[in-house]
Amino acid sequence: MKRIDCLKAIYPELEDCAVVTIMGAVAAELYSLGHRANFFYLEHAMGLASSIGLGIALAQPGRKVVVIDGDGSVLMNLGGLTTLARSRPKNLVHLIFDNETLLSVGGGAPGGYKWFTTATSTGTDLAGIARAAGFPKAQTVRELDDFEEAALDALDGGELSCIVAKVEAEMPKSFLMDVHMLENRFEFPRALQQPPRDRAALRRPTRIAKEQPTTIPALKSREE
Ligand SMILES: Cc1ncc(C[n+]2csc(CCOP(=O)(O)OP(=O)(O)O)c2C)c(N)n1
Ligand SMILES: [Mg+2]
Repeated sequence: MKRIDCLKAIYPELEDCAVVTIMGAVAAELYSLGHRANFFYLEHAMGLASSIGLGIALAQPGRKVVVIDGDGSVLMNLGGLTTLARSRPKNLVHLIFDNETLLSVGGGAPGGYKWFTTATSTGTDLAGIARAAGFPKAQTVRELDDFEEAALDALDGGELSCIVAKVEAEMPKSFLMDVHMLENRFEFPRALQQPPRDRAALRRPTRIAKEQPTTIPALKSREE
């Protein structure tokens, strides 16, 4: 399963959410699908995306918060999971893309990205840790259909949930992100001043059928 395909599958659902990503590869991939003011790319502060997400979730209980994390980042701050579980914000979905490496810093290393493997490559089970920390719902998915189903359920559901998506350690096509950190820092809270629309009203009638071409311009150009 590729992370970019997972991101494409949920992209239309992120419209009114507060989305906080970690830095590096996943931020660049989400950006490549089309930047939105409600996306915050947490540069540098590895391991703290869920902490930022928690603050937003508590401040805006009527908005869905989606934290897009990585295995290395979560492992760097395992206490983030216990703090999330303790507060149990019903409106937060924690997506962890587990590629079993520190991909974003490993591309140029001797031996390639496999040089920087994380503990999940030797069996550490992040969903298991989340459950043990007290998450009401935490699961691991390995197939795109399962990811899409789990993510949409979590977004529509009313409890804290964690989805660990096992993905290939594949670099984004480009790391280009034409949004300055400071610009992002100011546009994001401004975007969150707009009240979120009712998710039920936004809901598409069915899940994305993979054989149907997308109508979203940013995704369309990637598919061509
Ligand atoms: C405290 C800290 N240490 C190290 C780094 C350098 N760094 C940036 S991204 C990254 C790897 C992140 O790994 P992961 O969360 O698994 O995401 P991936 O790159 O695999 O998508 C590292 C080590 C950092 N930004 N902050
Ligand atoms: Mg990783």
